Amino acid sequence: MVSPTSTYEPAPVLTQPQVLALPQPTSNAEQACSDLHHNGCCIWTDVLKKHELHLLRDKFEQQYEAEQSLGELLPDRGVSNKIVIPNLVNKGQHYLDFVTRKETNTLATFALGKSWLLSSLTAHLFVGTTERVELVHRDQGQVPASLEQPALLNLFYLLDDFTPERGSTVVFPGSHRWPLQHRIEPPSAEDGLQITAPAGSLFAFEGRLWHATGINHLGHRRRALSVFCSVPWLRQQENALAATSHDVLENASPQLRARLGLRTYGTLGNVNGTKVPEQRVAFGNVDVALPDYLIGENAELIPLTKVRSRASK
Ligand SMILES: O=C(O)CCC(=O)C(=O)O
Repeated sequence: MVSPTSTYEPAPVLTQPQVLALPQPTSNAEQACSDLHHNGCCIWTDVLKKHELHLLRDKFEQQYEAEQSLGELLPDRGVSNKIVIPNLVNKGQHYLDFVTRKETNTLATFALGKSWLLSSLTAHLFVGTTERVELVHRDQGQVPASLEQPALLNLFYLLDDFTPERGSTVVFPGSHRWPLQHRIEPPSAEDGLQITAPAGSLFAFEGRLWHATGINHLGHRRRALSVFCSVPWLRQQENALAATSHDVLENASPQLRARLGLRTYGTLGNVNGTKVPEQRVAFGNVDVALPDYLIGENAELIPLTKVRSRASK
């Protein structure tokens, strides 16, 4: 029996597809949780220090430039000047620290329960102007729309001021509570509201909220680090155990390993060949490790090749 890890009680469904007011920026954690609950999004201010902003902006630029030089090896980024640098888990401790950061855990545990997983860790930035609002979508479009619960939570740590002319996010506050028939077809972008929030804020929006990236008239970088979190029973956006280098996994704290998927959740998340002590009573949360061997046909031991970055060899 899995003990429930979330006591989240959804805010009541609205009778109409009503766009509520944008929540006011707040430096109070409880208010931020309350806004997330009622409006589907919140702006928690004064989270990042100045030196963190400087460091991360520099890291974003370096990473972007370095990846550009990969040429054909570069994963497809689409045609928009709004780009996402994927899979930051292998790209430095300065990013990994955000997974275990206090503010991340406060909001993710509130919305998704204590066993939440990292779904992906990405960098969002513009590399020029854009001419139209990007796709209006709900992040949990792959989950039944009838689910009255957030299955995902996007935590945007803002490295720059987010303003409408810089293409700040268009949101439809309250749309996480819209009647079922308004959860499939996206609303028109013009009916949404664009957020305004200072650099250093944590802008959070849950998976049922309709939203889109706004038009960036100025071509400002408008950078944000996204810690995308999920309930522990949903596939992760980035297949973490396939896409995380083994030196990152081996050096990770137990908490980080669990967020990446190396802790069972009830009967989910076992790793072939891992001995789970007292399996029956341990259902719930057991740390697992990647084994040296997988067990194959007729008990053949198949070595699990470990993938490491050059720096750690
Ligand atoms: O870049 C933005 O403002 C929003 C990004 C977005 O739509 C997403 O990550 O799902």
